[in-house]
Amino acid sequence: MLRFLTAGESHGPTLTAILEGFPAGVPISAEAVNRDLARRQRGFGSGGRMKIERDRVRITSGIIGGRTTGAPIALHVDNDDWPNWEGRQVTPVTRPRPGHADLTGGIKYGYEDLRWALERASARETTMRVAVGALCKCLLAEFGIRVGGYVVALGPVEARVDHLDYPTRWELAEQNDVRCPDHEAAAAMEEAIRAVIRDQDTLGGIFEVVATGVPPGLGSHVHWDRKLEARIAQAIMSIPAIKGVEIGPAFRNARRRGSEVHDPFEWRDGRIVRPTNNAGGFEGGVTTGEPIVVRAAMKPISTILKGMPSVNLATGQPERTIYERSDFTAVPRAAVVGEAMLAFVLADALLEKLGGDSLAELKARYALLLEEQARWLREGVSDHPYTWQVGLE
Ligand code: EPS
Repeated sequence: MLRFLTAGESHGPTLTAILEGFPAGVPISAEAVNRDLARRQRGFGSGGRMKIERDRVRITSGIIGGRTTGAPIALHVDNDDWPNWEGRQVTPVTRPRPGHADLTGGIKYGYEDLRWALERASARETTMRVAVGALCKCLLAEFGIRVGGYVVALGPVEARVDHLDYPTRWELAEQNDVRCPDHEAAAAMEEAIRAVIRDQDTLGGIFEVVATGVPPGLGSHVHWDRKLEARIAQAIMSIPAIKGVEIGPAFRNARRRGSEVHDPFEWRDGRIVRPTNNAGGFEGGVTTGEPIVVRAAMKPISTILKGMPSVNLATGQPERTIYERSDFTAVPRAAVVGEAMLAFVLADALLEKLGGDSLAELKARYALLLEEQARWLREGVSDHPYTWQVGLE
């Protein structure tokens, strides 16, 4: 239904995205996009680059008079660092950084200069994902769906957030520079970042992205490639440096008994509710109507100031990596990218469920969907016996 493509190098002139399949009539403000772009830029542990860039979106097609037209939407963010690179003689990168795309990218494309791998593998590309995600959030908001994210672990420091509802977590997270709702843990996270800056090292961590207000019934239990939690995992895993994804507390659940894990059903006012959400918003790859909770593990940044053992591919000699300006941690900023990817997949799933080309059409169909779901719960399930027969005679 919905697809997007990004283009642009980290130190080139401009980053671009084209979002296609977006319905007509959705009100969009550049401010909503710029707000998320600014959020993605803010986070303790960033290197010098974020002092140079002031990301602001330029929209050149698909939106007229503040509303989408249904045509492809072209988005651009200029790299303010470009004048520092244009026409400059740049020393080739010949010593690949362990953990980075330098070597694998070079092998794949046969680069003489590994820089071409880093230019595109750079997390600078995630700027455009956040711009695309901001548009998807505008669409989801029309249906009462909200998406937010926060950090729950940075290096060895873990936050306590279970006692807070999601809107409170989102709000508290924006109040500090590590995007963590637990302010005591946030102070310890900042200290842990200061320690790696001192030691010329880097840190990873875990962020959580959550969507509330998602209707039940999105996704599929019948096709492996349409299971929505699988599609979310793919999207989150595609964020640079993400090496693990879980839906709800999946790894914790794996260590418990079934009766302690599965969310019991209750009947309340003609609706099925679950007092707990250990399933993270999914049963059988289909949304349950409970908040969708996605947790992502980010490895420590692979550009390490003190260097790592490597090989100079120009000489075959063992040498340590040289330092390219980079970040000490990017977990607080990656949470915003996670929100964008979740928003994109959910917008896609909603469009798939509803069909339709305009917001008005989608809204009418959404009302019908909710009505039909309520009818099915009231009268759709029968306890009459039937004869099991596969196929038709
Ligand atoms: C990155 C290295 C740094 C980061 C960059 C990702 O850039 P530079 O090499 O210019 O210092 O700041 O991230 C961004 C520019 C961004 O906008 O997030 C890398 O190698 O992945």
